[in-house]
Amino acid sequence: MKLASALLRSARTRRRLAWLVAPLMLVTFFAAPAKADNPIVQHIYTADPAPLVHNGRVYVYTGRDEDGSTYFTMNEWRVFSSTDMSNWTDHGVPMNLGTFAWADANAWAGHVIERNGQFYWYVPVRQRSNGQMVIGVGVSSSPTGPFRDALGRPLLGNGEIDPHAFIDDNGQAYLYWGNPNLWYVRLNPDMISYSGGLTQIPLTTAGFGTRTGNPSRPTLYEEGPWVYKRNGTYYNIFAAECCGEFIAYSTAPGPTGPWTYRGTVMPRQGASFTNHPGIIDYAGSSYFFYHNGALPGGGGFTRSVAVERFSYNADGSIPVMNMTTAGPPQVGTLNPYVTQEAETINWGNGIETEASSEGGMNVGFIENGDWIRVRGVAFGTGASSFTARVASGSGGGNIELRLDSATGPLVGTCAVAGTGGWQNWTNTTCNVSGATGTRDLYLRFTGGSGYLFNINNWRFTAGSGSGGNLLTNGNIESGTTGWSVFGSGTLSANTSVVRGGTRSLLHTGRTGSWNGPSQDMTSRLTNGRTYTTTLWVRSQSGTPSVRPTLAVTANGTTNYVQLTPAATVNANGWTQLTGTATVSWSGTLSNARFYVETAAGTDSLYIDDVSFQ
Ligand code: FUB
Repeated sequence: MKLASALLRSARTRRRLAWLVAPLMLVTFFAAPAKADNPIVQHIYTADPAPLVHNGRVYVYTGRDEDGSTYFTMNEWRVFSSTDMSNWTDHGVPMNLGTFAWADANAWAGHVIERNGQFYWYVPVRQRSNGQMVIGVGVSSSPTGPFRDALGRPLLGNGEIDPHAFIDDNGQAYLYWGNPNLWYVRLNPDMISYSGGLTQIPLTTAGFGTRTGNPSRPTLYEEGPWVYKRNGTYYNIFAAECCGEFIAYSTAPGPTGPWTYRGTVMPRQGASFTNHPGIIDYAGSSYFFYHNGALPGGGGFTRSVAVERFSYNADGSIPVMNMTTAGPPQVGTLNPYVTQEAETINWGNGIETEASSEGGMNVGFIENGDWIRVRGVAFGTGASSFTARVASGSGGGNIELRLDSATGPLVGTCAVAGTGGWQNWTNTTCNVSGATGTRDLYLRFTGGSGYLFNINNWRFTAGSGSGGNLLTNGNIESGTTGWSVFGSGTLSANTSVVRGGTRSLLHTGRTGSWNGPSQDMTSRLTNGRTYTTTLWVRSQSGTPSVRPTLAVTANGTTNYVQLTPAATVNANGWTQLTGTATVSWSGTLSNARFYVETAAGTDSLYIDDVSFQ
């Protein structure tokens, strides 16, 4: 029973699914590599990924396959997000069938696109009045919703599915969809109406490959079009030749064709007979999202979203990819010294999530032995304490803080007492010792029988003396407090381009490459000590080479210590700089200043989550 508990994702789910999972499969699954990051969500089944990059964060919109489904029984859509492609935050259910009063079933494969600060979510659903599949559109001012029905009626409908929106460089937007045909309309700038008729893209074998043995579907095109433009070429990635499906693609010189078939992106493999593509570029790499049936109890109607990193070939073609359990490498690290949502998870074992009375989601339905892995946590020179926001309608339990594995070194244990309700939140704090470097953190939950407690968020406090962030307000959550300009320009707290939390620091009006946001460190340094520096940087425009520097003045001589290797940053996303440097001086220290500069130029810079310890 406990083996099943350790493997299946949720207390509720596992009761319903236990009978589905053969013991051999349990053993096989549990034996999966410790570094497995795919599928990206373990506590529910997810399908039909639609990734979106916004403000340096990757959002993945998915459908949800109900537990134990024997059809595409789907009632809601979900959204998850990540800044590192390894730890994913569950944002819950921003839209469901109830959003569309005129729909009664089939919350199937949708796509979200942003225009003028509004997010439009195009979805196929079944229209109650006639049982036909149609396309609805939800809208929200936030990528995590909630979304409302933009029209109060379908945008369009012809019995076909899987909408995907694309905005060309000239501002013209298109909506593509279709199974068994492939259609498009030209969307108006309001994104919720269109001009011209529903137009069919000719499914020629030159354009979409040749299918044999199915005269009614002579080409490979099946469903799930994903259209984008790269280096002047239009790509259409699609699910091919059901069933089972593989992922293929075509290219064209324009958004409506003519299309040329280019081959396979991902062969048919895995336990799901459908697959569904989504492609983005993020933090300098390209990523391919898809789904499979890789979780326990998984299959064609109980699917899971996964992701692979890839590089385009020199000629712009897409390499053939296989499904992996390892997934992509982590981008940067996770900062434990800012508040992290408990539902930011690399791998969840036995937990569930639910809406929190404090906003967002919390982790809940925790039982003895359940755990959460958080990948690549940058403790630096050490944490001294851990605080979690918890609630318990029972007698509570313990949060064990372990490194490297669920049975790895124990660096702290936080007791959670009953709080009189599952949403009666309080803080619990405990000492931490031995959490140093960059490690995988395991929150392992122990206690008696039944549900123990819920967790809304957590954070570590850096150790003092031997470590701790020496910068004031390194996460910028207190605005510009503690920061000053080195040289010229203006500092401001920015709330629209943030890496973590709700604010970043923006330096505009720099007139020299050495100008940057800075802090006086004169009284905070120890001669001869090695310091670890991490920070996230982004330009407002341009691609400057950035480096954090410590100017150390002693006995009238100033030395400039480069704290991390320089890195080229851009305006499209955040770049993390990490490094160590030993700081020493001769004589009497009269001044030490931490600042962030560029190798050349005066581009405006954002910085966030800065740590020097
Ligand atoms: O998830 C329901 C349907 O299965 C989607 O609309 C298709 O793309 C296929 O993945």
